[in-house]
Amino acid sequence: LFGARGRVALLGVPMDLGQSRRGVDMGPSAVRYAGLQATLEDLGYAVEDLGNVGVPLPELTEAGDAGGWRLRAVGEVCREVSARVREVAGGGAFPVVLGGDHSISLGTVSGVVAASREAGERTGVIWVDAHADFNTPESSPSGNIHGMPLATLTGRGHGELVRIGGEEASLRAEDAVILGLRSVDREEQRLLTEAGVHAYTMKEIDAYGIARVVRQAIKRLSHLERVHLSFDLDSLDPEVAPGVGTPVRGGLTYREAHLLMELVNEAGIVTSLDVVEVNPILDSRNATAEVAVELVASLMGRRILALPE
Ligand code: EXY
Ligand code: MN
Ligand code: MN
Ligand code: MN
Repeated sequence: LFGARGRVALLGVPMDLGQSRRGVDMGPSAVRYAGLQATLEDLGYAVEDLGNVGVPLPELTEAGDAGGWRLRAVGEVCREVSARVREVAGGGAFPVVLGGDHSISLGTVSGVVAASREAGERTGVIWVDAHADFNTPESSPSGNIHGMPLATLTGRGHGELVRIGGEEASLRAEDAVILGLRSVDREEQRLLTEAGVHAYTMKEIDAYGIARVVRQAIKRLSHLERVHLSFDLDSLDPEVAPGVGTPVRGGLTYREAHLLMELVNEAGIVTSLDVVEVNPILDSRNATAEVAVELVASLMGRRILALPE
């Protein structure tokens, strides 16, 4: 069985520069400690842990953000993540990237897109999040880069972040769907609608059920050869996943999140993953990291009743 399902490469990105709460840099350790590698191996994957990408410490810079230091540092780290992920995906392994705040997806997505372009294939994303992450530096009320990655990946925002993957934007807006949305800033909403990113909000999930919504989302991406799933733990209800920096009430239940992952797995469309915003300092006994590992297992093929081989 060992490795029968293929190869997974884990990469940690202890990034906390995309927002101002400390602790999210410990996300990769917490998710590893919750047993990610053993869980994937148990499912039949050959797993290689590539360790962490280095991230500079905010404590080592004077005067907060003098001279756009954070912006430059996020750009440098994400370029490194992008190169590593491109290599992993290009070599045929499934990349699982552990955050860190959501700014790391600038690196993950641009990396998988680079690999897919080399293979002549097109990549879309499923962005599971309470937030749209579609602010630009002009629209953002907080200035926090973790509220901007989806806009940036579709070509809107800080030039040096938009160009992490090269001159062309990594994603077309119509190749992205958001699931679990319930917190959008006013100007961000205008940008999102104008761009044409399709968002399935908690209202649709409540009204039609998670299964129908997920099937619609999958159908919307059916023209793509590859799909990256970007999983922000704040998509879950804070009662299930308290260890996140920007919790919003009214999120996915435990079973809704699992069914989402189970249906996406059945569809067989996802080719890469990042798991972001786990903040162990804000967590309750590593519950959020543990639920993250369980959800990755569902995405990667764990079944309640496994069929005999
Ligand atoms: N929309 C708010 C902002 O831009 O500051 C909050 C963003 C939170 C982003 C989180 C991680 O998904
Ligand atoms: Mn996010
Ligand atoms: Mn979020
Ligand atoms: Mn509900």
